[in-house]
Amino acid sequence: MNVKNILSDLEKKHPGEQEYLQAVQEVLESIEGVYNENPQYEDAKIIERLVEPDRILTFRVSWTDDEGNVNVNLGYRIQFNNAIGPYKGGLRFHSSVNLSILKFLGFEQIFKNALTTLPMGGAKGGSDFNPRGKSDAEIMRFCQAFMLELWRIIGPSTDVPAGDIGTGGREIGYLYGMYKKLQQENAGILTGKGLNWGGSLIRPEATGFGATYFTQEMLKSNNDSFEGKTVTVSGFGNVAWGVALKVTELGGKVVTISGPDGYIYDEKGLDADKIEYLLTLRASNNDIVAPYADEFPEAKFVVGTKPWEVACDIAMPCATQNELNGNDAAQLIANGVKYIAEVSNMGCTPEAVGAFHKAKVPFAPGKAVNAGGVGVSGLEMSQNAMKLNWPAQEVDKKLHHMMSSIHRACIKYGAQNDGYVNYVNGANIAGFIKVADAMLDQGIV
Ligand code: 2IT
Repeated sequence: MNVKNILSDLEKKHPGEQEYLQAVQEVLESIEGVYNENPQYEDAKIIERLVEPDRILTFRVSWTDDEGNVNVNLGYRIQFNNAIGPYKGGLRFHSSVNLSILKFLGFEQIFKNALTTLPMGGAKGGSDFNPRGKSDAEIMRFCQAFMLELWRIIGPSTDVPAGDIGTGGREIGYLYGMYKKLQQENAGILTGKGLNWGGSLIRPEATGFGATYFTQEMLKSNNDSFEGKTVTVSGFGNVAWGVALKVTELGGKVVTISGPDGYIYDEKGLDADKIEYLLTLRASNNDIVAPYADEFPEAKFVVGTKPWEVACDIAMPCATQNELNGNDAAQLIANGVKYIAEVSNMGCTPEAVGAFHKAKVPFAPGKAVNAGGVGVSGLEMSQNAMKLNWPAQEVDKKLHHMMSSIHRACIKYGAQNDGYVNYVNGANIAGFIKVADAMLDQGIV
């Protein structure tokens, strides 16, 4: 394989799909060595087959707002790869959604899901629908219209969507209601469901808890812990909430959150009341964090810059792709950051990742750090298939086990001779080998 040639071919086929090309480039650079040492991969054209989704469904979503106006959005589902299990991945509802963003997310999901230890293939979907400022009734009508198209191609053993940015428990409820109306079946068709109707305990917390367990493993391998550490977090949604809960429980101090409007610096750190308040912010549909500083006046609201200017021991980006760039990385390094756990999908630009590697600051990528979210989705599927519910403790134990196993896989394939662990290589190689070997076993399809 020649990474340059493959990328320039892809660029010609998919011009302007920047995020998708960025995600592919990162994986190809990591696996190049393993790929070329194993000619059976090249013989079966594994890479050429892996970088193109199995299929993409795009559709129009028409819905009526509270004023009676007709709105039109685009809907997508990308079924990327099902070599190791049913297609699995979230639905993102955000104004920035386009094909490139969903293809990058779907591509990453293949390797992430492989890392979880569970049998799940990779998929992603969503819409350019913007939930900001929408009423509950509008969100319901949009979700119902979205499902009117999606239901045809999903199923508990074929494709199981879930939440992502803009798609939480409320949205999954409306989607599930319409699916059931159409299919007349109580199937485990979505994950992130409500507890009374097939959901799993710990699924809301899973991404943040899992990310914190993974970071704890990074710390442990340096004989270190969260105790007394200052942690900067971006975002304020479900993922940031889970991280704040668990980091605080483990003795760390979370001093920032952020939204599209700016960031909050809370020197004293987030306590239980403040963490609970994040849920109020998310439920408001306003997509802003400024009200936090009105509610807790000791906190400062900062406009126009990012939380990465705040000195910290551990940085945990929890917002969205490319939210931490080369300049942010340089600032974090200058301020003495000790660990970076990327919780958002592809939260750091290639320049930022390069800077962390160069400075030998341990950096772990989203597809390893945030895999606990989809991991517990996998456990929700298991519980649905068995028609029973596991207690919270059991799900949490399994999540913990999954995150330790992912950390071990990263060390196995990412440890360098000088002792530094390249977690990006580790995660990409471990995920790739599992999927590629499954593809080899199953022939040219
Ligand atoms: O990025 C992700 O892994 C998710 N949004 C969760 C996907 C899932 O199927 O739970």
